[in-house]
Amino acid sequence: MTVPHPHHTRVAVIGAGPAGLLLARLLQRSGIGCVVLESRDRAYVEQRQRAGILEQGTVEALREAGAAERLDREGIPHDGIELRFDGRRHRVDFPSLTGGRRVWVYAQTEMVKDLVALRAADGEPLLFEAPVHAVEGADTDTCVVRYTHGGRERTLTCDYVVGCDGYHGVARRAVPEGASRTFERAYPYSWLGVTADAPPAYDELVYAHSDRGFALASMRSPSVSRLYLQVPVGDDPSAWSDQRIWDELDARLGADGSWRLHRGPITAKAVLPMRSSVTEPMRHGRLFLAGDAAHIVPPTGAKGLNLAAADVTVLARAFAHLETTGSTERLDAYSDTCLRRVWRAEHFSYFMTTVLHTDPGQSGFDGRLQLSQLDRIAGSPFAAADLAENYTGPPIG
Ligand code: RFL
Ligand code: PHB
Repeated sequence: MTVPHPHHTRVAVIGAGPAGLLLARLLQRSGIGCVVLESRDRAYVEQRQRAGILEQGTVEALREAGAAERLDREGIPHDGIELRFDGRRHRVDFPSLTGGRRVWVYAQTEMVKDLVALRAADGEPLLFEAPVHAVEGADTDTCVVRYTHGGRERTLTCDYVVGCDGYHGVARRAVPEGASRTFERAYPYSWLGVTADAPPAYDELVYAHSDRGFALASMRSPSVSRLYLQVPVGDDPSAWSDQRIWDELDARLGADGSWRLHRGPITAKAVLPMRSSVTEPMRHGRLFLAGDAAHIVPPTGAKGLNLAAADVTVLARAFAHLETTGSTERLDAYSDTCLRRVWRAEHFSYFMTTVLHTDPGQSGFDGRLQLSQLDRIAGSPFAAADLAENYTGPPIG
């Protein structure tokens, strides 16, 4: 975007993923100046294929940000998911189990496009191809962010920095050793994620447990399916021909043997690692961490993007509180406030992952426990409500 290079700002935001873009939008609506620095170009950020499910709280945050016009037109509300296991099908109905909560199918790519377009239309600073190399002075009165843009090294001073730069970003690494702690878990399987020009053969998302491994049928629109298969860690996507992908999806998802997906050309496929990670606290001095920069979940619970949106909504409200009252009380509570939600989502994502996937080292006993847990969700309104409440997520704040 063509903007002069700012030398100072109230809040420097590193990363133009969903966290950075939504934060910038919320700050701007509160009259708080910020500059967003993004290492990649606009097309890359807008096309990176990722999440597809928005919790009600995320949709409400986007509405609060004045960024939900297209989402309200094109987003597809979903009132449940289907679980398939042991030759059975069971639907979990969200509104009846949660007092009316639901989720929306609206791709992360579309949310990012909407937020980039709004910032561009407002002429607010958002610099693409501007990688940040260093964050300095987080525990002094002024922070310094060093980045490259247009082939030159540049410096931005600011009162606060927010690292929205994802799991591999620089912000987390700017916290001195000993000042934070990271808790992590790796999973012994990956996902093959596939996008296909084929109408979904289902109205709602289908999560399948099978002897062959986990599968998930999701969607992007009435004509585009998004599908996932559990595969060995680091499997090569080129080993998966279209025919092999469709046959495997049918084998895992067709619980009673009669159900088949609609097939069509596969337009994208990639293998994705699965991990859980939380860095505590989510703040060091004037540096705040938000979204994937602070925590990662395996995608089975559809929580990553929603946690990112929740973090920055809490943070934007805390900055607004500082602006209107002069009190840092809410900024001081930011990390604790967010971590409570983060750990709940971490547990839910871990639960959904471990109950639905086949661990290569698991015993027959472990498999029976998984089926017993799924059977309990199908048979007990309490267990089903627990899943529905976690999946749709609590209100933010
Ligand atoms: P992002 O999206 O990774 O954005 C970080 C941005 O920071 C930039 N960056 C830098 N910029 C400047 N200087 C540097 N040094 C920088 N280093 C990095 C990067 O280029 C990037 O643009 O993090 P953010 O904003 O925190 O958003 C998090 C979400 O993207 C992520 O949690 C979700 O995609 C996770 N996820 C899902 N979440 C859901 O809520 N629902 C879902 O259905 C769901 N499905 C998924 C998912 C993630 C997946 N993958 C690929 C891991 C499905 C998949 C397959
Ligand atoms: C997706 O549509 O990309 C998606 C949906 C639900 C998940 C993970 C990914 O749990």
